[in-house]
Amino acid sequence: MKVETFVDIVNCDFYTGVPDSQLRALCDYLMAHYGIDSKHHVIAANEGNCVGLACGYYLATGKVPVVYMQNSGVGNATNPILSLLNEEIYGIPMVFVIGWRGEPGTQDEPQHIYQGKVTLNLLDDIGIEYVIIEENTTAEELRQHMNYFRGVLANGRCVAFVIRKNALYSEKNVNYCNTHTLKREDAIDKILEYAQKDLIISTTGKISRELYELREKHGEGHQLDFMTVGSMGHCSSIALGVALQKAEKRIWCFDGDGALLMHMGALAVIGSFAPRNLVHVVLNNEAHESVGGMPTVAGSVNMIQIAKACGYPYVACAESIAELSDCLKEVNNKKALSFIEIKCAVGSRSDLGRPQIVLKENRREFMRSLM
Ligand SMILES: Cc1ncc(C[n+]2csc(CCOP(=O)(O)OP(=O)(O)O)c2C)c(N)n1
Repeated sequence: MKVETFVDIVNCDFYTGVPDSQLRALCDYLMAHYGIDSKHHVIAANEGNCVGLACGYYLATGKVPVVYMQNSGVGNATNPILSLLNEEIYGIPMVFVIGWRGEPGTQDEPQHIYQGKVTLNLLDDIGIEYVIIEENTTAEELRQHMNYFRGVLANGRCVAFVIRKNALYSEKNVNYCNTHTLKREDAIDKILEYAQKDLIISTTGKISRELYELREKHGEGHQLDFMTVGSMGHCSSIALGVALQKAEKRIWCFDGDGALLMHMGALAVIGSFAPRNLVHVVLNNEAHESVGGMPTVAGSVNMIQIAKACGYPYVACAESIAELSDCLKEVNNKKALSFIEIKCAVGSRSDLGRPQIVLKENRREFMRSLM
């Protein structure tokens, strides 16, 4: 179905969400139509924030908002859905639009398989009525679903459209970019030169895929790397957990700006412990590049000031390989908890592959490297 048809029939005028590649057509439509606009479209830091924001919109206008997300985000949204929106509490209606990654019977990455399997049951459990939208769903069918949903929403309950792969399409893709020129993969490669035998915890999405491919390219194994394939935003907490127990090993966290923003409270906890053996790197392209490139708010956030205020003793920002090399030399000299922000371009190689290793085996090897 054309995304315009979908939006017309749903007929709501406030959207908030975290982008998803399976919802690319909707995200592109919202960006092309509204951009980021306080009245109509906000990309929030995590799916729980989206529910909060949408709740505020409802309180202020009495109108039903739309919250969009990948099914991975249902977990983040579950707390406010169960403890705020539910009809036994405030009875606040919302329309959820959920990209169904890992749908049983489709090919997908390991982190999506179980989530995909339980997605519909999860919605049942949290009291959200849903319909599945697929490639062949017609406008008339959607209209009928929406008419029924209007009755459910009028009773203060939430509903969801679960979006199958290719269910929505758009005739034009939006191309996202920023003003930076440094390629993220080149920055990661430079860090590997300095990290040598250190351990690396990398974030969800293309950062882990690039790290993986660089190890392959250099003929190295993957035993020093732990890829946070799911649980977006928790990579730095995993790194902290390792660093606190293994003070004799240096641990690098390769974070993304979207992931860092998603659970930014982690910085305060890391700063409060300030482990000397942890280097927190943020590859900041001001975008959710792994799912299409839609913007984060990182362009207007002073990340190094935040890290400093949270208690990181050494903070620095690099925009070129030369500046990055200087920062990495300083990291080696200082031997203190460090935060390096690297401003990168949006984009990656078109032939970027996906990790081919068995994740449990990789986890075992990583643990052996820590011994
Ligand atoms: C809780 C959750 N919400 C959404 C996603 C989908 N997702 C995967 S990667 C990604 C973007 C990550 O952005 P960033 O950390 O800035 O890294 P980049 O992709 O730009 O390298 C998103 C939104 C997810 N995996 N988990």
